[in-house]
Amino acid sequence: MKFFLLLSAIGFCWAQYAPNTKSGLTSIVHLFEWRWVDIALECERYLAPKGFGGVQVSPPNENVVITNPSRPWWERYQPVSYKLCTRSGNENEFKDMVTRCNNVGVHIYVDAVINHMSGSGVAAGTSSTCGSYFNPGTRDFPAVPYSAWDFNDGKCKTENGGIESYNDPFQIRDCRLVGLLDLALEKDYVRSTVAEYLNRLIDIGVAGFRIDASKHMWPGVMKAILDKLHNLNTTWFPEGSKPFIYQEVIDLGSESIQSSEYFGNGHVTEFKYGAKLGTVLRKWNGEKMAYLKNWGEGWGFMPSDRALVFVDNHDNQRGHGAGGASILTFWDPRLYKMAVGFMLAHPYGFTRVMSSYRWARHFVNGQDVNDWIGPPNNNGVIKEVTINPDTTCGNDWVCEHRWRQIRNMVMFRNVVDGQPFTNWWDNGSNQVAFGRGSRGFIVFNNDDWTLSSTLQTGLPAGTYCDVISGDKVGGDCTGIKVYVSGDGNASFFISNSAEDPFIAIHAESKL
Ligand code: QV4
Ligand code: CA
Repeated sequence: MKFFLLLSAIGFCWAQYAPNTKSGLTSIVHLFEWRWVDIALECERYLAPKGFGGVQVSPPNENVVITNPSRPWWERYQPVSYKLCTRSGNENEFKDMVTRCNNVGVHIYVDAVINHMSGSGVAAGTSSTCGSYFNPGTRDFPAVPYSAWDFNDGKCKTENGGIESYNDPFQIRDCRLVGLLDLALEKDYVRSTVAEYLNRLIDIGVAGFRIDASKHMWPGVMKAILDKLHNLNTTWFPEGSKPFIYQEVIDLGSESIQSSEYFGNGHVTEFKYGAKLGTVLRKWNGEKMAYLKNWGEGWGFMPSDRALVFVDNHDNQRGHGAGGASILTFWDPRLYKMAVGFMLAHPYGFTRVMSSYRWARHFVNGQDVNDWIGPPNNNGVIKEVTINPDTTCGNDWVCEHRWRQIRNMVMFRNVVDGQPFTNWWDNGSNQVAFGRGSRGFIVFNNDDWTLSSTLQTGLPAGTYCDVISGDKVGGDCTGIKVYVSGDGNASFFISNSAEDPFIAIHAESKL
């Protein structure tokens, strides 16, 4: 009895830290700006068979339609109401997506924008994705409804009502982030209204939330909202499951607000991860891959069981948010694949893969002046994600998650789930390797010369298919074969000019 009580107490406290992916599935993918109909199809035709655990979707609630510039992606971070009605689709399409994805075991994580409503300078009217009227000048959002007293205007002490210093936690929480009307979340009406929105999504069947701009909300106030949330829908989730919570807090170590303030609420985005990994792979500041031996907490990152990790996100792949020029993206495909490969092989954190669209970058004085450009569209209507005969995507959807190297590493992470970090090897420079117990092994060559070494893999003897250069098809391998001998050793040869200078093998790529 005592033991049972202890177990259930642990189970209870840990609940919101469980990612709610189906057992054995270890990553989610952010299908940035995709339409709900395309996500439903992608779950069925690709994500489920390839072992993806879930999808982070763009904010599903009604937002401002910005016409100058024309329909930027960031209009979706300016809510007008909590109606499920955006360029990605309407409420029925949203429900259909959640149902179909859940039915094939791929869960949906919603980007929840609850810190604010529209920008204060946006004109009053019905320029919104569902046609709801709103008036930022008078703080009127009748479709929620919110009115003047639901905002923080009185509480913020800066001259223009905006955040002026990131060293003052009061400004950061109670003033406007880039002019966005800041909600008074300590008011019971406001928190109940937000909780009601999230509960509607939970009841539809979503598995969790990315909480946008968490740094700009008091952790205790967020907790009060989270405490009001329903358990997940039992059509797809075990009785008593709590939504997975990951909070967007950018903490690179130099500001007054720290990620650790948010650990009590759930996971937190670890922005140091992508910034540092990009620096290492680019070999900036004297960094080298050999230093990755103690990657994770050893690098000053948050505890692994609180970290949501990613190489790039929708902000920093285009110069918004944090991380700067070191961030690797699909625009640098060779290093990007290595970075994502490293992330998915390494046990630290819960992993999110980015899936982007291409836009016309235009640099002026090192700044991309087209960083605002929205998803591929016809007169504002988001284009379908078409699939080419070679399984890549058309219509300017990049679909990094479909790149063989990335897709196969998502599977690698599932196969090695629960295995320890083992058999680290490095040449003191940029050639490194490590294993995951007896289930997987990966080798990188980011030096300017050939890698040719015999390494202890920890794997049982046999012939393995390298899942970076190819696939195991039938009983054969379309890429490089690796021969592991009875003592676990294998010889690796990786040219520094290889298309992808890394090799990965795992228990299920054994021939
Ligand atoms: C403009 C002026 C302001 C002025 C305001 C007056 O620049 O000085 O006060 O008008 O109304 C857009 C525009 C911005 C504009 C603002 C309000 O870029 O120029 O202000 O709208 O109309 C995204 C974009 C922002 C965008 C915002 C809302 O990145 O550029 O602002 O959406 O459309 C910090 C935070 C972190 C945040 C990160 C980007 O701590 O939380 O910055 N990240 C998240 C999201 C991000 C999103 C928001 C938060 C806001 O990931 O995508 O911002 O929801 O580090
Ligand atoms: Ca706030």
